[in-house]
Amino acid sequence: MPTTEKLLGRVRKRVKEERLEQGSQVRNALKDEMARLLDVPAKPAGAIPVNGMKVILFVGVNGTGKTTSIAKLAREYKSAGKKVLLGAADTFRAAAIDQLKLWAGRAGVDVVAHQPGADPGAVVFDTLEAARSRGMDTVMIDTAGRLQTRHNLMDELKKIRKVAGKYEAAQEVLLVIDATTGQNGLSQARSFAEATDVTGIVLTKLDGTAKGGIVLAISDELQIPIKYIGTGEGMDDIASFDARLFVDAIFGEAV
Ligand SMILES: Nc1nc2c(ncn2[C@@H]2O[C@H](COP(=O)(O)OP(=O)(O)O)[C@@H](O)[C@H]2O)c(=O)[nH]1
Ligand SMILES: [Mg+2]
Repeated sequence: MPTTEKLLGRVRKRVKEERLEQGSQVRNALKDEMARLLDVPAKPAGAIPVNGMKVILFVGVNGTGKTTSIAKLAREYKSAGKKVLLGAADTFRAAAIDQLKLWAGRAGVDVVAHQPGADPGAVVFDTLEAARSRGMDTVMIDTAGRLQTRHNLMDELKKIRKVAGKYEAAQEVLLVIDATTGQNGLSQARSFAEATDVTGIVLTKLDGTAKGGIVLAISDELQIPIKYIGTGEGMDDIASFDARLFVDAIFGEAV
């Protein structure tokens, strides 16, 4: 059932059963139900991390904010005392590698990179080798999200996951969605969820006029939890997702 219908059905039921009469009561019931839809259980993050290493793959179409989000999270993890290494597996464009290096420099973390056009799987392999020999605990991998060549993308992601799997590292796959793309975000999420086991969503560009309501449908239909929100182009503009605050913001009650 489409998310909106499901949501309205639940609110109608509550209005009847709880005899809600005032507008504010109905509004609160709606907000409760929206927050409930967003409360998706966490997905298992792959194999048991024998050596304690966690690998986070960032996927999503071009321009959604993968590289920026990696930089933000790399810094956050580093501030929390984690040893972070980045892998530049978006080898499709030379500029992508340079951009990741630039951001990594700002975040104060190292990057493993190959030449443009190199095999992304080989980059992941080298990054994990380097991470292991250097005793790192968090590896973040930037990938090229090219939906138009879905088979390539699927093959790439599979290969990357296989390499990561060899190291018995815990694996997160974070799908980056641009809040300003609206309905398109849902079809992107469907495609990526088909191609790989997405464990969480990073919803970017919530600092503009976009409210990101599409994640209600993504959470509901695909059962993928939202993990982080991006709120600007700066290094600090990231926050953990909070369903209650998010719903308040949709209603224009930002705190
Ligand atoms: N306003 C805003 N811009 C963002 C946010 N995240 C990323 N961007 C911008 O979106 C553009 C694309 O980001 P990038 O990380 O290169 O996307 P990628 O192609 O997925 O790696 C850049 O201009 C970023 O500064 C955000 O949370 N808010
Ligand atoms: Mg990028």
